Amino acid sequence: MIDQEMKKAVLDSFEKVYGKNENVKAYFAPGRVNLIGEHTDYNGGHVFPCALTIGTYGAAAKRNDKKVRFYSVNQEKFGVYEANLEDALNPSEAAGWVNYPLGVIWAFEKRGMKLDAGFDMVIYGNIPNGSGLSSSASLEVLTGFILRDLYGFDVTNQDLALIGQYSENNFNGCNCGIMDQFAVAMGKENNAIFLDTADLSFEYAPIKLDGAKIIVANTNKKHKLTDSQYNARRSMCEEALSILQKKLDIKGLGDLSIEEFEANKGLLTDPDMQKKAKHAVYENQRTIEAVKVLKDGDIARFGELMRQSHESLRDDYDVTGVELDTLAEEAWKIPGVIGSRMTGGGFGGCTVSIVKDEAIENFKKTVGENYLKKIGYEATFYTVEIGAGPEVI
Ligand code: GAF
Repeated sequence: MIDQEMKKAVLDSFEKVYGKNENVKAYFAPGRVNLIGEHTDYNGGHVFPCALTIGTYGAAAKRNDKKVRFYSVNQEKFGVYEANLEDALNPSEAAGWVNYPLGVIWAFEKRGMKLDAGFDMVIYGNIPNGSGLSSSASLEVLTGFILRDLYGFDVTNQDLALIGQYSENNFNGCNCGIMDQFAVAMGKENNAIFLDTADLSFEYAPIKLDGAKIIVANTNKKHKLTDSQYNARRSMCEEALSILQKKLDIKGLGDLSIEEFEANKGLLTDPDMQKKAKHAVYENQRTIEAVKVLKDGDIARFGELMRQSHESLRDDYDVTGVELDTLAEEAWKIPGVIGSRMTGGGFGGCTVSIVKDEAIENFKKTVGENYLKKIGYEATFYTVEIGAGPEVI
């Protein structure tokens, strides 16, 4: 579902900033919301995200020289950022948001796909900034998709996800897993993606919420500690894995059943590390069960698993914070809320809730009022729809 106004705005902006160009094309890549399976993707576990109909719009055209130029309608004040493909590409503070597209060009070149000429690009997104709905993965996949289209590179959508993750890990310094880029690149309308991050096998699962909708609530928390905290959680899980591997033949914490974990958790003598590993193992099993109960039509159990997921992220994994906890805990009190939990990396960002149609108004009003009372500023609510992957529009 392409927003024609966004498309027009990004094309108009391209013309205003770079001048008329008959070769310009418009593109779209979605954001994503994860329904369940949090902080499991870098532990070889399962995730269950879906692409959204909101995302990042792009307009781009090739140039005859080696310049690459970038402009964001969302960050007009930042102006046009220019780099030259003849120079080495490096991340820098001055490049701001442009570090994401630059990182993708760099990652293509690392794979032997050199750009024979530069290009001009404008982006315009309608994913709330820093909300944990993967605005950066959306921009990475959009850039990769544009490069494939402009230069004819032979890469699949799954490759675009891997290239995006590689650039984020090695150019932008966030050790993220594959979930976000995969959900963005492989999205399918009205379907969530049940992905096993151990081997990237996946299946689409239709989401038919008769009489209910997916509501995303943004904490609007200003300061997020994301990258450093995120990388610290990942390192701790990796350390737990290497300790367990001395006794067990496993490749990731996602290989462990709950029984195996309980029988061996004593090997993790640091109580904090044991809690982090526990979350990774239990959350993976919850995700597998969640997809099964969804197929069986047991949406109530799906909602219960969403709640358990949040509680585990709050109590064991410690990535929620008072803002996300308030949104989720207030949601659980509302009749007609099937499930609610934080989504994405945490420390701020959004919750995802499944709410019956007749309860949506009361949900937004009551949760919104109680959030404002406790936190001191407002949350924002969005009814979201599940969209497809990247496309030329
Ligand atoms: C962020 C990361 F980018 C994902 O890879 C994933 O780990 C998620 O946090 C937590 O589930 O969105």
